[in-house]
This record gives sequence, C-alpha cells and structure tokens, in this order.
Amino acid sequence: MKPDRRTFLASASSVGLALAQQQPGTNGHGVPVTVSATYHSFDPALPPLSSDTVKRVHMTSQEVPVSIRPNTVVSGWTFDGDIPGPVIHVRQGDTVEFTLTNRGMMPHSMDFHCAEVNPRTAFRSIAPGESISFSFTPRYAGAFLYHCGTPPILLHIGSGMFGAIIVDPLTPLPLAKEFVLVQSEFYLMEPKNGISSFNYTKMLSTVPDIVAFNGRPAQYHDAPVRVKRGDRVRFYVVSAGPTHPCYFHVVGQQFETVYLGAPPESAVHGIQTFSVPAGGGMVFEFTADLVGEFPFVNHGFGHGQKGAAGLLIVEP
Ligand SMILES: [Cu+2]
Repeated sequence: MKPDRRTFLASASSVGLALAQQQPGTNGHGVPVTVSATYHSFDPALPPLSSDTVKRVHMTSQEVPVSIRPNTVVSGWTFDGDIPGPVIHVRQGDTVEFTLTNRGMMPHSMDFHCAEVNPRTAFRSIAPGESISFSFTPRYAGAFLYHCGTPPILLHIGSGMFGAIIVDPLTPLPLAKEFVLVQSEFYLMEPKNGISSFNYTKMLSTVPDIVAFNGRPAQYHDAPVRVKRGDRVRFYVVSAGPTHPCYFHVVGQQFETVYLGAPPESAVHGIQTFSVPAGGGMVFEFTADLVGEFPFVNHGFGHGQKGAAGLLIVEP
C-alpha cells in the first residue's frame, strides 16, 4: 500500500479543527477548565530496571492542565497527566507489552522509536474511551523518544505528548549516576483564566517561547542535580522537539564518551558538545572528578536562554 501523507500530516480541515479546539482557557474542546495543576519538579533520575523480561506498560492519554513553572499553567495534552510522560526503562531483548487507554476527548496514539512494528496498526489513533495494545522487542540499546503520532503530529507533540524510553544493553554499562533529560519546546498563547493554550501558528513558525528539560524551564537551576566526586555521570538526552535539536554541553567538563548509536558500540571520546536531533536520543558520560557547579546546557544559546539549562553540583 502506498504511504498516505495523512498518516503524518494533517489536512487543512483537521488543523482548523485543532485550532478551534485550542481556545485559551479551555480544555481543547471549548469546555472551560479551572487551574487545578500545582507545580512539581520532574525527577531526572533514571528509574530502576526491573528484572522481568516481559515489561508491561500501561499509559493513558488525557488532556489536563500542567504547571510548567510556579506561575505558568498550560493546557497540556499528555501521557499519564504530565509533560513529559513517564520515563520507561527496559533492557534490549525484553518484550514490552504496551497498552494505551485514551481517557482524553480527542484521538491519540503512541509511537515508540525503539519499536519495530507496523505503524499502520500499532501506532494507529484510537478514539476517546478506546484502548490499544501492542508488543515489541527493542533490538538496540539507547535513549529513545516516544510520542503521540496522531495528525497533526506537530500539534500533539507540541502540546506535550512525548517522553523517553531508555533501553539498557544486554551487558550493563559501567555503574553510574544516571539521569534522563527530555528537551522540548513550548509555543504558547497569552494566558486566559490562568491557563496558556498551545499556539499552532507559532509551532509552524518554529520560534518557541520556552525550551525546557523535562517540561519545566530551568527547573534544575532551582533544584540542581547532585552527585559525589568520583561518580560516573550518565545523561540520557532525548530531543522531543517538536522541531529543534539539543546541542548538549556541560560547562567545565568534557564528555569521556558519547554513544552515537546503541551502547556500548559506536562510542566516541573526548567530546565537548554533541547535537541530539529532534526525534533522537544519545547517551553522554563523564567522571565527576572535580568538586564544583557545572551547568548543563543546550549550547544553542537562544534555546539555552529560554530554559534548556540546568546545574549539576559535584559534592565532595
Ligand atoms: Cu495525541
């Protein structure tokens, strides 16, 4: 069957529909929402890996307000009610049995970049109230994006429907303090009733208002990531976009290793900055052998300045 562009791109009418659904101060369907979202930071620590070789993952899609900083609430479209969605941690060769239940008010779907499946069936959109299940076995280790693939994909990713799935190699990497950073852009309307809706026209113009790690601009400046001197530090960096890369850099450090593809292969050494493309993920490592405060930034500083920056504190 010939690929259908509508699988990936919205028709003008569906964009118009989405825009109509994006009225400020509503839940995306013209229904007024109240600001009930309270701010919380997003834990960057990689969740532990369970020993089960079958990983059952159940997520919900839902449209809910999300507080992305203490005075900013956005009308998020989410997985499990947060931006980004939960960090999933599996091992290469595991069977991932995934179910998505759509508790939202519009169609949504799930696309895992570490899954090799027929997207026509596994990644198809489901209507409100429906569920979809599929399984896959990650062939490669690494840091992978997942996202809603319902047209227009730009709007669904741009409204918060993304997250990271980390796949460990069969032979574990050296012990490290491990953190996950998912970079994304926010394109917002002026707030109404305390809530900022997403702005599709701005998404198309690709000039974001905010760029953030794990959904909150500069959150790890206010609450830094902490390790001890001598720790090996490993960052799994995923660029959700929807459009821009992350030029990942740690001030005052050099990466001993950047895994360009599946760890432990394709390792390059002695790297100052490396670009993680939109829709991609990479693994960065160094040893924290100096005590101090080390900013980790998107070195594309137009976006670092808009929030894609944090602080790593190395304690004695
Ligand atoms: Cu969606």
